[in-house]
Amino acid sequence: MSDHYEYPYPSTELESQYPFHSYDYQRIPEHDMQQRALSFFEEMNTRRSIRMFSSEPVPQQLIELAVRTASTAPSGAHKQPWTFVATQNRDIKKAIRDAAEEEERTNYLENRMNADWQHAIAPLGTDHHKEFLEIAPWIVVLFEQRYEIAEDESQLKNYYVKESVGIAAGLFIAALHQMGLSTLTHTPSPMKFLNHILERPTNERPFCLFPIGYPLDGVKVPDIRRKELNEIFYLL
Ligand code: IYR
Repeated sequence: MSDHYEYPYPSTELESQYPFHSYDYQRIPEHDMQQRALSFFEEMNTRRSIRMFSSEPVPQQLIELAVRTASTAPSGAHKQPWTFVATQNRDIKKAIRDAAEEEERTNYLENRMNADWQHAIAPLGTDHHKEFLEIAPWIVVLFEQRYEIAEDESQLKNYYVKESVGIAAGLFIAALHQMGLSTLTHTPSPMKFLNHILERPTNERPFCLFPIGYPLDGVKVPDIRRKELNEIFYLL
């Protein structure tokens, strides 16, 4: 196969209509690629979701850098349909905990989660107590922008919102782990209360809540395993 393209991108016509510039790509020698790929995998493979955080403060700049990394995610039509709201405010964290526990009480104790669901999460041992929401130094809530509100207040559609925000969430989690912080993908359900507490407009919907901090000393995690490559990967 040759590298010849019959239809080069961008076409001359496209480039006359929209701005383009050359991609600044730095080639990595293959030996280094192997090394980097292995060490990135090994580092990511030490990540665990944590349910007891230390109250030790974490600098705001670290949270901001994780958000900047998250916001490098590709998105449908490059709409970047995400908003991150970060707080270390005690009153706000308490309000979030109270509201989340109220919803989760209904989920766990009044059977809003059906028996199959409760059975599936039984090994995690979660319940309606969400103390970590007050104790972790930071809570970051990632909102998806279901649509955009234009200057004239008309609604502009966003595309592949869940996919885009999901990818941003993945990068956010990887960035936090890489800098030595822990988090939990927490989705108190339903989580509409977060719009109210965090004063977000109606075009935004909470996607995921992340308590962030250092793990509490001696914290335990479920003894679960990750699927092997041959369970998730098929080569044709
Ligand atoms: N949202 C609840 C229940 C829960 C659901 C799943 I799926 C989990 O993986 C873990 C918990 C809670 O946060 O407790």
